[in-house]
Amino acid sequence: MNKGKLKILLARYGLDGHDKGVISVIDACKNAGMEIVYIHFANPKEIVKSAIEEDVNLIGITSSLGQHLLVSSMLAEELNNNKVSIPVIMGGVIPNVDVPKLKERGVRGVFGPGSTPQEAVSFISQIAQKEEL
Ligand code: B12
Repeated sequence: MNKGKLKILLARYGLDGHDKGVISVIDACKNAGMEIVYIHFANPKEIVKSAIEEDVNLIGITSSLGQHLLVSSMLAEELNNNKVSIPVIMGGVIPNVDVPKLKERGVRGVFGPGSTPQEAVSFISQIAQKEEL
């Protein structure tokens, strides 16, 4: 992993066209001095491939079409297959009842409707500090 400026991959899965939330997170991360790689219409294989190639510190997925459980399982499997442990966070329209299930799949933080982009930035900064990313 690269020390110094935090590099974050933000991805929109499949045909999910909801991008207002993730764009607000991109702006907040950039304002906090982070470097952003943004991909969309991506599947978990492509997301992990890009994350490795770009040597990012963290992956953030936006999901508002009810595919969050599927995406998180596939992503965990793909990270495992590639023997990498990049922290994953998620946001979008995610019901609270699914948050524990996402955590079981290794998702570190979940930021649904009502959360602020600043909360996501603080969480990323905390993980980076704790784990010396
Ligand atoms: C606007 C909207 C649209 C717009 C999207 C425009 C755009 N460019 O984004 C349009 C009209 C295109 C649209 C289309 C559709 N939509 Co729509 N849409 C919405 C709506 C009303 C608001 C979403 C939004 O922009 N919120 C504002 C942003 C700022 O909030 P947010 O996305 O939640 O993001 C915040 C957090 O979640 C977080 N966050 C988001 N992503 C990420 C990522 C990371 C890494 C982090 C850390 C945080 C984070 O950050 C933001 C902080 O403020 C929601 C209902 C709702 N109340 O949420 C339905 C909703 C998401 N849509 C829905 C549906 C069904 C559709 C359609 C399938 C409808 C249809 N039959 O055509 C299509 C799908 C099109 C497609 N290919 O995706 C459903 C999804 C149901 C589900 N989850 O099971 C919802 C929930 C409406 C509903 N109640 O049924 N939609």
